[in-house]
Amino acid sequence: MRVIHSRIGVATVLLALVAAACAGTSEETKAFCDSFVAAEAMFSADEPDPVAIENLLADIESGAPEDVAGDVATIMTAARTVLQTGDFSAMDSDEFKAADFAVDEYMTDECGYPTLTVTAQDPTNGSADHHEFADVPDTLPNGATTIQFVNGGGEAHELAVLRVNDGETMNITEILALPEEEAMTKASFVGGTFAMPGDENNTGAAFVDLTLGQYAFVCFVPVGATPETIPALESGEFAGGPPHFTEGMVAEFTVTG
Ligand SMILES: [Cu+2]
Repeated sequence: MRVIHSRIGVATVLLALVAAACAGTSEETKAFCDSFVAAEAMFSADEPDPVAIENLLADIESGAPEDVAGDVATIMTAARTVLQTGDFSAMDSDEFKAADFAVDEYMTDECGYPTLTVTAQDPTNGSADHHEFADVPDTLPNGATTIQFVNGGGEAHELAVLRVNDGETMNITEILALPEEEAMTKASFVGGTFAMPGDENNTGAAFVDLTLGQYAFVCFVPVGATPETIPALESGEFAGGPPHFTEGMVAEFTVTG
């Protein structure tokens, strides 16, 4: 953008500088944000490319803004452990969660992406008569987007971002009805976040580069999952009910140009 403006003239450059100051996003911040978005997408993918991810992690580390450099370092250490071991438990620590929250907050405030706020609702606290994502429009513009996920329900919820693979004619509802292995040949995870019920940890943020196509937000959390039952769910002592999406917690949308 700077190159184009410098060709047009000084007045335009000044205007552009004013606009940049208002938007508050420097080129360095934007580069950091875009690398982080790309890394999140790779971590969500079924078969991430290890070399491409390591390159991105190096970019993120070297470009980390001072305000969150320590938090970014914590996240990068956990990310590398996950890549080496395939075990996601490195991302369960309180230290990781605090760092992740801080970087999410920084990115929400500083990246300058348009923000979509989506609210989870469910019958447990009477916020809805079935499990659902509220406030999801039918269409969204393409480009990097901040998704602010607010849990307004009584159970734990996730917002998984699924994209229908190019060339696939089934919609998300049809794809989700298939056995998992077959379903994952027709759609791909491109991002996501969790949010707990109640007053603590009740928001999450996902940063997704939306490209033209068919998408859905989907919640795979089983009915009955609350912060109290999550340890039992993880250890297999509590199976929970059917996944929330089967109760209506799926919202399809189209990304347009
Ligand atoms: Cu849910």
